[in-house]
Amino acid sequence: MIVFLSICFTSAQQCDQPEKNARFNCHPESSPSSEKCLARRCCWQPMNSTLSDENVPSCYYPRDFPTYRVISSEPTSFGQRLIIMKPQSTYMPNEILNLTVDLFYETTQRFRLRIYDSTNKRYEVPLQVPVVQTKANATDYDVSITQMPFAILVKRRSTGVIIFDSSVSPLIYADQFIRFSSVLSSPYLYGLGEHRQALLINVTNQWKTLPFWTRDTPPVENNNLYGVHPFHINVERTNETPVNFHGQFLLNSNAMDIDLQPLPAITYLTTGGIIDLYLFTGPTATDVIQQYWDVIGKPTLPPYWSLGFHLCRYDYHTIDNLRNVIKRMSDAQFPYDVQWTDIDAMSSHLDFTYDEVLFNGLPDLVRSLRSEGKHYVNIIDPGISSTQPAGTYPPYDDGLRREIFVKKFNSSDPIIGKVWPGTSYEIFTLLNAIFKSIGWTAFPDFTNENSVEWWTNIAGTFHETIPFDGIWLDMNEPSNFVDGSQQGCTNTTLDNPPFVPHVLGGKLSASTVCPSAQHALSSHYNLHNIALKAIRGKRPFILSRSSFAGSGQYTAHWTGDNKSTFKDMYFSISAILSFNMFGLTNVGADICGFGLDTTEELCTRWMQLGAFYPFMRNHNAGKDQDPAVFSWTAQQIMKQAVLMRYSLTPFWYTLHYQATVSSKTLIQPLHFEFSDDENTLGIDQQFLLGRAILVSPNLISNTTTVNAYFPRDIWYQYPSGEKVEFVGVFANLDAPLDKINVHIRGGFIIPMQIPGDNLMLSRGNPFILIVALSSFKNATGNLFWDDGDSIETKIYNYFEFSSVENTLTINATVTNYRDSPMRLELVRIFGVNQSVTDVIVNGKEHIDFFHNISDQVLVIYALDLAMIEQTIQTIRWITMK
Ligand code: MIG
Repeated sequence: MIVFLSICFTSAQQCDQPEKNARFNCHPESSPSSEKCLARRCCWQPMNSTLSDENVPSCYYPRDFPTYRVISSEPTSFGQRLIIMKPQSTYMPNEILNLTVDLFYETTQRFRLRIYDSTNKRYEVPLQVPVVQTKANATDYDVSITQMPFAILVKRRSTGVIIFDSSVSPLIYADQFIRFSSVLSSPYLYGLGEHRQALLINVTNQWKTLPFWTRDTPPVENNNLYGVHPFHINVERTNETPVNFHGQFLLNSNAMDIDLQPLPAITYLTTGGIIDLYLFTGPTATDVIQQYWDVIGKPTLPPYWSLGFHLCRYDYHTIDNLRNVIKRMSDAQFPYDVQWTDIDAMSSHLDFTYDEVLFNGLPDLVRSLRSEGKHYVNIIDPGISSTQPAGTYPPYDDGLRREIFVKKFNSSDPIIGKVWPGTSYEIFTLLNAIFKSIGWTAFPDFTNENSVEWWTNIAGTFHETIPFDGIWLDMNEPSNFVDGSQQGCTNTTLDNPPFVPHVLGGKLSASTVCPSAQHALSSHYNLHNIALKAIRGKRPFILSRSSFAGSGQYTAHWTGDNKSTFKDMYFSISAILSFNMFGLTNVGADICGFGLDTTEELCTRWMQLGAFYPFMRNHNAGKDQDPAVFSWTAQQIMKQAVLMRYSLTPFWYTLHYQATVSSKTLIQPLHFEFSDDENTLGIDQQFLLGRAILVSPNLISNTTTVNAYFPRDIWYQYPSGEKVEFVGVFANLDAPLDKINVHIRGGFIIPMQIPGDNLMLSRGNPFILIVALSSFKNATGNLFWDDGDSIETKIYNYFEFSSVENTLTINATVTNYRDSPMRLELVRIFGVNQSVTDVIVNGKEHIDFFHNISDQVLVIYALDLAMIEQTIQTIRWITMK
C-alpha cells in the first residue's frame, strides 16, 4: 500500500523544484538515465545544457521520498537517544530500517551525532576519541529534531545561524551505502583533504564531488589522493563581525564521496561504517581546529634535528654518486641536516636490506654522517617480498609464521600483490617495460597486534646494521601495481559494492589490494583508508605518505609525487596549510619538484619557499637538484634561505611545542588571523608562521615583483626591520630572484639563534631576539627549549618574553634543562621611533647599542646574558622625549 502511494506521489508537484541548487542527486553513479532514475522513484528533469549547469543533477529526490521518522525519544546522561524507522526500503540493497540516533552534547562547543543500526553492530573506525558520558551544562549550539521526516537542525545560539540542517534531503542508510546532507552556512570552506585544490573551496557557482579513498597517484585536481580527512571548516558569513567559523568531521573510514553544491549544501555518500559526525562551533578558526584535535589527537613533537634541511633523491643508484653529492654539498659549504636514501639503495628493493654491491659501505657512510651531527633516514615500503627462497628473507618468513599478513577473502593465505621488491634495478628497468614490475608481495596487517612485534624485531635488527634515525613510509595507501591481487578479486559485494565513489580508476581495487582482503580487525573494504599504524620508539621521526584523521599523532607528511612546475609550487601552499588543519602539522612538499626536471630559477624560488615549510626536504626523481649542482649565485641564494630557516629554528621548535600542548597549527592562512577582512578570504599564495611571520613567495616565473596583501596591522620587513607603509591593500613588492619576502607582525617577539652548518652544531650558539613593536609599542613571545631528542619532554626550559613601555622582560618560567649554555647575544627592536640615549640591562648601563632612527631599528649587541641563570631579566631603552 505504502509502495503504491509513493509511486503516485512522485508526481510533478513533488518534483517541482524551481531552485536548481536545491536538487540533491538521486543517481550519483555515472550515466544516469530517465529509466534508472524513475526506477528509484526519483525525479528526472535534465537541465538545458549550458556550461554552468554541467553538474546539476538531472535525477533528484522528490520531496516525499520515503525516509525515517522518529519512533521514540528519551533523554540520556549524554544528551538524547532517538529511535528512527522507515517502513520500507528504497533503492539500495540491505537498507537498515531501524536506526538509533545518539545526540551527545559533549562540550560547550562540541556536538556529536551517531546514527547506527539498532540491532546489529557495524564496523566503526578504531580511532580513540574522547568518551563523554555527561551532557555539557551549557552549549553554544542549539539542537532541534523534526519527527517526520526525521531531521536534525543545529543553530549557533548567539547568532541563530544554521550550522547543520539535514532536512534538505533524505537519509538513506544501507549496509554498503549511507547518504545524508546538510546545508552549509556559506559556500566557503577549508579542508576536505587530501585533494589538490585552492585553499578556499568556494561553491558559490560550483558543484563539486570529492572522492575519499587513499590512493597512490601524483596529485591532480579532483582525484582522491594519498590521505583521507573528511573534515572541513565552514565560514559563517553574515553582515556582522566578528565572522564565526564552525567545523564538521565525519568519523568514517569507508570509501566515500563528499558532494558540495551552491545551495550551499554538503552531502556525504559513504560505502559503509556508521554516521559519526562531530560539529565544532569555534567560534574562531583556531578554536575549531583545537576542538577538532581534542577528538583526533594532537601532533607529535618532532626531534629537533628534523627541523633542518633534508636532502633526498630517488636513485642515487650507487654509493659513489651518493658520496659525490655529499661531497659537493660540503665543498659548497651548504648547510644541511639529514641525508636520505630511497628504494634504490635496497638490495633488489627488499625492505630492511641494503645493496651490498651498489651501496657497499653504506653503514659506514651513515656512521660518518652521524659523527658530523647529521642524520640519516631510509625508506620502508609496506610490500614484503613473498618470492624469496625460504629461509633467506626473515621479514617474510617471520611474518608468515606470525600470520601478520593481510589475508585473502575467506582464506588463511596472504593476499599477494605486486610492488617494487624482488627485482634488482637493472632487471627492473628491463622488465618494467614489459610487466611494469615483477615484485610479488604480501602486505603486513597493522591491525594485527602481532605485527607490532614483527615490525619492531626486523626494524631493530636492521638498525644494528644501519643506524637510521628515522623511517620513511612510502606506498602505504597501500599501493599495488596490479589491481586487487595476483588473482584479481572476488565477486563478493565487498569487491563489487552497489555504490562506488568517484575514485580514480573507477573501482575500489584500482592500484590497491582487494577490498575483500581480510585484516585482523575487519575487511580491507573498511580499513583501507586507515594508513599504517605507526609505532613509537625514541622520539621518532616518521614520514608517511598516506594519512587519516589522527595520523599527526605519529607522523610527519609530505605531499607525494608533485612535479617541477610553478603551478605545483603554488599548490604546495594550500596543501601544507590544509594538513596543518588536519593535525599533520609537520608537513612539506618535495622541494624543486619530484617529477620532471627542475630549472635553476624554479629550484631557487622553491628552496626559498621550502625554507618556510614545516618539513623541508628537497627530493626528486629527475636530474640532480641538490643545491650544490647549481650555479654559485643560485647556491648563495639557497644558502641564505636555509640559514634564515636555521636562525628561526628556536621559533619553529616553540611552534611545534605549542602544537603538541595547546593545539596550535604551525602555519596558517591569513584569513584565520584576520577573518573580518574579506580580502584575506581566499589568500593562499601567502601564509603565516604561527601568528607572527608573513611569508609572500614569488610563485611566478620570470617576474621580479610579487603582489602581496598586508592586513591592517603593523608589519616589518625581515631582516631589515623597515616598516611596511601600505596596509589593507594588495601591493607589489620587490621580489627579484635573490629575495623572499618575509615580514614580522608588530606585537610579536621572535626567538632566533645564530645558525651553524647543521642544527646539532648550532645547538649551543647564541640566541637573538627580534622584538617587533605593535602600534601600542608592545610585544610578546616565548621559547621552548630541551635536548630535542627525548621522548618525554619533562626536562626543558621555557621563557616568556614581553616588551612594554621600552622594557623587554625575559621571564624564565621553567629552567630544568641545564645542558645548553643558552646565551642571549643580540636584541633587535623594530619600531623604535624616538632617539635612544641609553640602554640599561638588568639595571646596569649597556653601551653596545645602535639606533637607526630612519629605519626605527634599535640593535643591542654584545649582551652575553645567561638566559637560565636568573628568573627575570630586563633590557630597557631610554628615549629622548
Ligand atoms: O613507485 O621509492 O612518492 O617519493 O621516490 C614510486 C620511489 C615509489 C614514490 C614516492 C617517491 C619515491 C618513489 N616512490
